[in-house]
Amino acid sequence: MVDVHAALDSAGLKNVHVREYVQYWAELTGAARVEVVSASDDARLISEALAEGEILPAGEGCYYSRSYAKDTARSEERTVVATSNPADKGVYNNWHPTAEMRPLLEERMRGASAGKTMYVVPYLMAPSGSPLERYAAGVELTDCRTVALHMIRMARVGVHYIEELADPDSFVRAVHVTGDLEKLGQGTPEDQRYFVTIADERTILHFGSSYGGNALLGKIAHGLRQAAYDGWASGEFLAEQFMLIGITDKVTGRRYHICGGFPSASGKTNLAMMLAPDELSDRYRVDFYGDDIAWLRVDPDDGKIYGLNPEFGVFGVAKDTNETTNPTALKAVAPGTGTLFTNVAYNDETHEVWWEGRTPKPPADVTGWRDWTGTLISERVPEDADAPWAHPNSRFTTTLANVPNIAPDFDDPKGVPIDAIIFGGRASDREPLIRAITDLAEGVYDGLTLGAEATFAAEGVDGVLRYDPMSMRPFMAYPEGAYAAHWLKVIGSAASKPIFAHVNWFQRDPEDGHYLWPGYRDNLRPLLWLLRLAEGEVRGRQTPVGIVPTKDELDLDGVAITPQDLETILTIDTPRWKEEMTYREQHLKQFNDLPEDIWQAHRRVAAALDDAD
Ligand code: OXD
Ligand code: MN
Repeated sequence: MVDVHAALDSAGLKNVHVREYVQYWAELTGAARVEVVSASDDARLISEALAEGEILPAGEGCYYSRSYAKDTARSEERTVVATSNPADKGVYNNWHPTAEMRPLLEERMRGASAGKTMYVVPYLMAPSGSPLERYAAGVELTDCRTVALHMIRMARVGVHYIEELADPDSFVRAVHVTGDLEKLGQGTPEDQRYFVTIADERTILHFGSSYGGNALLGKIAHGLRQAAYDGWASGEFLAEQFMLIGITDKVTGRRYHICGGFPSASGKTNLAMMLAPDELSDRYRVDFYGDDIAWLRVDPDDGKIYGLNPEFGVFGVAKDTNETTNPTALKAVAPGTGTLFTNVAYNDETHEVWWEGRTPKPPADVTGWRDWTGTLISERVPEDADAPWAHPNSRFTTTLANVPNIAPDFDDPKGVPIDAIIFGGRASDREPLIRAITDLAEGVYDGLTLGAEATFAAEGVDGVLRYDPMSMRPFMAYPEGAYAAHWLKVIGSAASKPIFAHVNWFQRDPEDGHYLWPGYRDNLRPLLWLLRLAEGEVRGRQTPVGIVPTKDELDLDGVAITPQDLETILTIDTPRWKEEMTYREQHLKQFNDLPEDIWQAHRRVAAALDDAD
């Protein structure tokens, strides 16, 4: 049997609680070797993974891997939050009792790492010294080397993080066992996979995938599900699937910070990495803090809400990333950045990578190019001729520091004061460019009724949103009523509260389908208006659903938009909104114990829409 203690001794890992935990799981999974990983092991692990063919070179200092073809995305149906308290069951958290889930996972994991190395990855999901540090430490055990390599990019990884804990037993136990991917029946009634967060025991057990969203346990399982539960149980903070940016006014020297939630495919990463449009770049600078997770707390010193990105890297969707949509992301994955690409197209001969939307057309010379499944493009069967070269969920993994406009204080342990919280879906009509909300309960209500239009018929009914409260639907850890109450409590306890807003870059012309707003870098303009509104420099126009800018309050210097389109995106379509209110009511009624403040906010908005007739 593997000598766990010798491996831990040689890595200088002394924390007895960690040692016991590793010993238990090494025995249960039957791993042949145990190896402790720190960020300084990256170069060696990369060489080993190259030698074993687990990754391939993708230009200087960048790498590529393909995953098993049925293992390319998160699986919401197989993801469970378990606790010992049935009252923790919500609508979205797929709650099961721990007594049922733990034995099930142990059974699946037993002996499942036989012959493999178990990598012990101690990590911190926060900058060191953060006031939330005690919720941030974890130790992932994984039997997959590429998962360890991803963790080094996505989290702060090193033995010292768990040797220096104030409470040595306070770390998340995060176990990842890949399983035999070809025998797991993914997506069938015999599906063997389980992705379980035992939230009240701070234990994560994921079996049956090596895809990042299921296997990088620091990110979604710890950074979102576990942290959301911890934030609620302690009453101390919120953990949200939010991007976080800074905006500096170079003339006044003022710095602002905005965070916010967007359901998938609503442009969150592009917004997070946006640069100021050319016409405004002399005056404003946009800094990147994070594209996916923010933890929010009230600072006792100044009573403000502070936000921090617990991650160390970006696990971004490659599709449609290009010079127009996200030039900073392209620089963040350039040669020399250590980027890991997954499931994009790859050229065996030149080691280039490509994905749909990278350039308008795929490379004309297909020599050496293979699609994400590994099939040579030149040898594709005729039925597959038009299939995408890259998987739609293909990814790049790079560290935050590679993003050219990374904020200078991105690793300030305190986080940064939050001036505004925004929500944005993808709505082809009804939702104006921006509407600001100054009332706390109405802001939280707006987050709870966030949604995106169904992207294909099977996903929903035309015109009805797929609601995704605060963009947390897949990561909700505890009941929604309690979640809303926790939001009201945390933000409500701040001495100075952020302003809320709902944004929408995606209104279309009903006749020819063109987008009414240019989007991308120009999205800074409505955000600047919001900050000016919060400062009392503009007043906007009150509507039943919030304050919208007047045309002359928006800085539109250099924006190509017709007066008619501008009018549409700054107008409230009252009949469509009234229709939406009936759907919202049905949506909110699912949740037990929704605070009365939220229902009152709903009724106020509904009454204001009625009065608007
Ligand atoms: C996600 C991600 O799945 O951030 O939301 O990867
Ligand atoms: Mn995400």
